[in-house]
Amino acid sequence: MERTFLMVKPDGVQRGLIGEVITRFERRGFKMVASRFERLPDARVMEHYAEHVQKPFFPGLKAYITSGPCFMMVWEGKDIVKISRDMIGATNPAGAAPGTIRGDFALEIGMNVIHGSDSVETANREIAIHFKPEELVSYTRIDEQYLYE
Ligand code: IDP
Repeated sequence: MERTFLMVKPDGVQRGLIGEVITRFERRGFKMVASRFERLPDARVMEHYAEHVQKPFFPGLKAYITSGPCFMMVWEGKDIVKISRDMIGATNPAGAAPGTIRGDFALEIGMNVIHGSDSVETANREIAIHFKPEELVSYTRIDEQYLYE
């Protein structure tokens, strides 16, 4: 089953949106398989955002993402990478559709509430950056027989 890495960023945590985010993914039928609440160490920020380290917005991004705790999660389910990106909405909330997390809760491109992996390869890379294999919990959700045909 496909997995993705999701992270409620410091603005989402401070604004009390952890529960809202979890509820949306739970109701869609996805299954949380790991979570941790923590302030990200600098080294892990550099690794996670390696593709952005040279960009002009990176110092601001690093200051924002380390400004408070994040809620890190691994979720599992059919086509979760694509579906979760659709649920999260466009990077710039000005272009994020209403009904998406960013379209409902964010205004700025930097502080956009949540991170979600953008491909299966990225998901595998990000899960490995933030979680040890033994932190991922395997179990069956009781409603899976009505979610999957
Ligand atoms: P994504 O979060 O939708 O996958 P990415 O392009 O991977 O978007 O960017 C990672 C994060 O970096 C964004 O979510 C946002 O917080 C920040 N970011 C991206 N582009 C900009 C920018 O132009 N200015 C400020 N922050 C940005």
